[in-house]
Amino acid sequence: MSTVIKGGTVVTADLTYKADVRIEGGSIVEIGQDLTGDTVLDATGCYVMPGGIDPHTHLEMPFMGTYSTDDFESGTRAALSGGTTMVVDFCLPSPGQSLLEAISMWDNKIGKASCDFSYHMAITWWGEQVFNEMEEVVKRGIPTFKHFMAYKGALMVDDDEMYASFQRCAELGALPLVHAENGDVVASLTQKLLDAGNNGPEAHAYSRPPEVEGEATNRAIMIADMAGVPLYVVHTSCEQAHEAIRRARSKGMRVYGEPLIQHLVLDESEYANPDWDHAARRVMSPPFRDKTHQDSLWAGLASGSLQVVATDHCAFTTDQKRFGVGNFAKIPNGTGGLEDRMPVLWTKGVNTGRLTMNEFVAVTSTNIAKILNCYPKKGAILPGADADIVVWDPKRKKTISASSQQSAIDYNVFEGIEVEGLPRFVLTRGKVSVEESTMKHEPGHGKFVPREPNMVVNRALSQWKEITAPRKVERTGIPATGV
Ligand code: DUC
Ligand code: ZN
Ligand code: ZN
Ligand code: ZN
Repeated sequence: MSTVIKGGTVVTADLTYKADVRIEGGSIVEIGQDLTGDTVLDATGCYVMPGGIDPHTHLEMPFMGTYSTDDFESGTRAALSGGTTMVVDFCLPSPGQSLLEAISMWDNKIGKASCDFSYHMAITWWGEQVFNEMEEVVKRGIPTFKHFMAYKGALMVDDDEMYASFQRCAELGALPLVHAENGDVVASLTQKLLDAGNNGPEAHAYSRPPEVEGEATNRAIMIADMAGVPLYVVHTSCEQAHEAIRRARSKGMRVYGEPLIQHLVLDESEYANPDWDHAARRVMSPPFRDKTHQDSLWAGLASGSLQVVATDHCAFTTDQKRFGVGNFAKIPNGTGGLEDRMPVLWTKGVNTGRLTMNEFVAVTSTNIAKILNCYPKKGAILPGADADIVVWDPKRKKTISASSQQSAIDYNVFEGIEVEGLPRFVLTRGKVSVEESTMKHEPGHGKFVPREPNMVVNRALSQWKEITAPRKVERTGIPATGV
């Protein structure tokens, strides 16, 4: 049985051309003119692109006293409805828990996944057990490790732990990721704001200014350089962090930056809304910034100093957000975005001329597959690649609304935004999972995508030279002690 996508224009990260695409057994088998097959999908007037990959989701994750509401069932359904055909979720051991046990917990959650997925492993504590288990985690196809520099007293790792873990990553050919915010400063600012009676959701943004992100991003980059390992900075939200990444890259360091669709289009004025629920629903870390930061992020995507666009999808209901009434620090941090990332980025990026179509494919799919080492199985329209494909209709429109979304929460931070550019078909390993606004997904169809380590030792242009044999100075004039 074969399927042919007919009459469309193939758009990849580097090419745009008219061609039909033939699929068999879940893979792309042929790209060419006038192809025939058992089933024909009409792509007239559409772009045929690699399905989106969201490199950063938190599905059904235990966090801040609750669980994020979208799980692998509603989360992957939401992903597919917006053209995303793979998610990479964070496996999060509680401090002290075995990493392998955390993988088993995650494996128990994925039964109803409708699209393919992979995991990153979070390093939430440090010790010999973690050091040893990291090797087995890599062998199980998870060569990416996330470090929280914030959430003091919960998930945060200190610099000595981060340095040790980065060195371990270098040995294993793994890529470290960082949530870069200075957790000590955030904790001090939070206490100061609460002491002064600032307990509303607007204070969340004051407790996490761009400076704490810029400082932590630069610190993580320098530590990665000393450990000789590349670095991936999640949710880069401000110019200060982007500046640190740009500077590092201009010196030849291999550092990647990941803006979120939320930070690209929503700004800090949302926290000034007099409705408590409105503001609390938008509490995430890092918080929304002012518009000058948005310009910096868009410029980074166009120029290549930032490489990918994610969501950090971590969706809480209004009732869950209300845990923080009277204390903003207890509002569960996180927003949704899985089903809106592609249409919103297309509308605000491609339709405005800020991104080309090819850049859109690069930052939503191909760059991610390359950095996370699952290219060209994912992120490509090539013979042999998985048939994870979105047939994109640039003329289809809708107004984003919680009333018609797939996500299980009761609001949408993009509510009211009109998008132009939506999927006509979404295929996951050849299976038509969305046809216009009809969901045809199959819970359980999604499979784990194991990834290989990638031995990118990052020493080539580094200025860092560890003094392994310090020259000791022999002295005669040693002052007497104990005076
Ligand atoms: N930030 C959030 O807003 N939610 C999940 C974790 C994170 O870092
Ligand atoms: Zn984070
Ligand atoms: Zn996250
Ligand atoms: Zn199936």
